[in-house]
Amino acid sequence: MRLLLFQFLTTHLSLHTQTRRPYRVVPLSTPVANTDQVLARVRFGHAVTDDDPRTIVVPLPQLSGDAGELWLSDTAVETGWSHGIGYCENAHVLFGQHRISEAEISRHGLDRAVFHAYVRIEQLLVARGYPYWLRIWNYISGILDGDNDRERYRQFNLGRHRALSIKPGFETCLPAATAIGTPGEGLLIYFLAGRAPGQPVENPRQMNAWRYPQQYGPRSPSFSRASLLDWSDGAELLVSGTASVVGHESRHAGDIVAQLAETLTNLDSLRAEAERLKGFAPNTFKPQTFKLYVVDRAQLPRLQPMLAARPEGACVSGLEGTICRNDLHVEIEGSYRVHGA
Ligand code: 3EB
Repeated sequence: MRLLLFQFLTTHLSLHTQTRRPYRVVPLSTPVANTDQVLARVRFGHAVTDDDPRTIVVPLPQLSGDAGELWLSDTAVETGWSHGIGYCENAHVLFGQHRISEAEISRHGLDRAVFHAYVRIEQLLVARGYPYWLRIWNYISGILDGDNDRERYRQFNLGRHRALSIKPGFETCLPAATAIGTPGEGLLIYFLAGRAPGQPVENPRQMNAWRYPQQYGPRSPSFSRASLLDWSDGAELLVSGTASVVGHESRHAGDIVAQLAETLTNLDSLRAEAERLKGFAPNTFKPQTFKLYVVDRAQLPRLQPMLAARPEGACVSGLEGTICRNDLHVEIEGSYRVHGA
């Protein structure tokens, strides 16, 4: 009983006793004097051999800009590996990664491999005291391979749903996410988790993904459109992969320029919804960094003028990756923040 009361108080006090944003994201090339302050290094491109749990390598070709990120902590970090999960924590957040090999996928099936991976990660988060997912990235090789419900993305959704739905009311506390296809083999999951929860934000133009009808697979994708984090030095909005989806349907198949326009309208709508929830004036949230995934690199030049005309344009990098529906050609993710608090 006393333990429950303690847990109740710490959870709810931490919601109200705000902390400053406990990390900074800078370009990967930024020199750092003290590696004790590195929470994560997210690289895109070819694998490098590095057993530091903070080095995350996403096997996607970079097309423009610099997508690589260095997550820095103001305070010292602690790192480790546990049951194949690499992690780094700084008393406020935990950044982690987990790779699942193709051998493990063929042994158990993708759905079960994903279920076990998500359960293992959740156990680590609870054990280390960061029980709230804030943001998850999933990079899935051969994401569109397999017919109908055998499709790897649908199998992935089955396993993720089974793991996350263990928690009662999970639909209302889902984190922001990305699910992108990669060349090569296996699956990479990396994530940010916290001591206190983020607030899920949904997009009024889009159906909540967890309510998608069964035509997209036997279990719906478990993610929210964005996570709103209420740091004392300014709120931050971590935006999920956003594409040309209105309601639950893909729009403008075969027309990547129209898909980018729809995607940008979706981003504006989501940002406005978060501003409404917080009682902020329009455009209080300023763009930080964005990643654009394009299925066919030859299409990127057609998108660049449209991006350049946008506030996000100055901070967007381009990557080649497969989107999780074959009629979607482009997707954008990123983050906004309130400055000067
Ligand atoms: C969509 O709106 C596009 O399964 O985690 C975007 C972001 C998409 C995350 C996921 C899927 C996911 O449905 C696809």
